[in-house]
Amino acid sequence: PRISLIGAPTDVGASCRGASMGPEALRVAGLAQALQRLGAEVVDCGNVGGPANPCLPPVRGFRHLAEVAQWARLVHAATYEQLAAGRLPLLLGGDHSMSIGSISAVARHCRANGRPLRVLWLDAHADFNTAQLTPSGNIHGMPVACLCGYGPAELTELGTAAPVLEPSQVRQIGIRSVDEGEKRFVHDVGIEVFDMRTIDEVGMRQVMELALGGLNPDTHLHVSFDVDFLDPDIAPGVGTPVRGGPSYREAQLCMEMLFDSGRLGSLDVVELNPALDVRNETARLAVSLLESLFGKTTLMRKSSER
Ligand code: DIR
Ligand code: MN
Ligand code: MN
Ligand code: MN
Repeated sequence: PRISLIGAPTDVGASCRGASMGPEALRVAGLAQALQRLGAEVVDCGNVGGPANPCLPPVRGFRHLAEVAQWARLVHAATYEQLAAGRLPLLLGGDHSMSIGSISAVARHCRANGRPLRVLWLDAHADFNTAQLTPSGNIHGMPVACLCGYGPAELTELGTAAPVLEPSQVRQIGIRSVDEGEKRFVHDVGIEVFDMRTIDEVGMRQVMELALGGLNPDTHLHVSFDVDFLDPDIAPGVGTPVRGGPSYREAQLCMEMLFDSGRLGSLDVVELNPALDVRNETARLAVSLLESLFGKTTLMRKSSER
């Protein structure tokens, strides 16, 4: 593939500072070189330059709404430009609120080209809060709700009328922390969630088969990879760790099966927080998982063996 790296160094959507250093940590861990070794053509577009973090308390249920919206607009524009050029945007976050920008651009691109879109949300959290439901006011806990049309206009109508996504286009994987009101809302809206209990019970292989089921040959697959999806024992460099996440092997299988789908069209890697990491090990783990996502295998494999 032809990959465009786009840094989105923002932490305005979180209350914990430091995800703004995520893009550099991924670069330092050798992301571009790793993808090139797999035969990808990689261009690093540098970073989107958005507003600074004012470190203010929430106002009417939102912390830093204006700043988050500005980052989303800028990320939307940078992502759309690369998609329109026929390239695969790989967004380097940044907190997860920036996915409002990237995914709204992907949805607009798919709409313009008549292609179906599916979004796989790999996360410990459902990110389906609203201003009324949120316990924190942090907008990184709200992007899926905003993309499904639940939120303020500046976060629900980026480049296209709301809703950007239907809940039926979303699959969530690895979920193990959902707030009380958020739990009911996720249920009522009907998002398909493969939580940790499901992964425990049926295994990562069947979860991925189900999450990737029913794709058309021309479906655009967007993967939104929140690094806190991973078990914090292997990925400590995140602001909101939750114990009991996928193991190293489960995460590698997840990535390998995403590659095998042959549908990956765009990707976010978010919530990596180098200030909380140990010698950049979480960034290096993320790079090794992205190698699998872009086709690295141990052995030669025929597609019939997959
Ligand atoms: C929590 C945490 N549900 C909130 N969300 C996080 O503040 O809304 N999302 N950390 O990634
Ligand atoms: Mn395209
Ligand atoms: Mn998230
Ligand atoms: Mn998360």
